[in-house]
Amino acid sequence: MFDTPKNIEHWEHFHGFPDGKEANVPTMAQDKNHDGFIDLPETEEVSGTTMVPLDDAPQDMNIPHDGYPVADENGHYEYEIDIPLEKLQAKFKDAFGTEDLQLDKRVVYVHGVPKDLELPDTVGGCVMSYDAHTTLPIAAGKIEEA
Ligand SMILES: [Cu+2]
Repeated sequence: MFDTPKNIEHWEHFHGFPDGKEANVPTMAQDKNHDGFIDLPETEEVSGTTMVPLDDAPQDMNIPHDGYPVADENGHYEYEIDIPLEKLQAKFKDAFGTEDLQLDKRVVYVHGVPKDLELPDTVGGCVMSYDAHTTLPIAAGKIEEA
């Protein structure tokens, strides 16, 4: 990733619909409250729910924690990981009732803006001890087979 907010951790996951409906990237149409931000709750209509983290152990499906990539002072980071597929599928089945990840129907999100960025009170997306600065989406893209 290039040009992300620098020196902070960036949560990233694939999001989707447990029922297999196709997830899509959000547009400004998702800014339902017209505050200029598309926050996490506003993404759910088109992108579904947070499913699998792209962190230090995706197969654990532990979403709210500090195990995600951190951008350097230029806002750059690289992320690559080998995932034990059977472990992930078992965990995915516990959460969503199927082992089928349906990657062709998922959208990858990257999150995270600097703590000192002033956000209107209308921006939601707190997850446990993490506030909207951690969960605010900064990029999204559909997964395509390579
Ligand atoms: Cu996410």
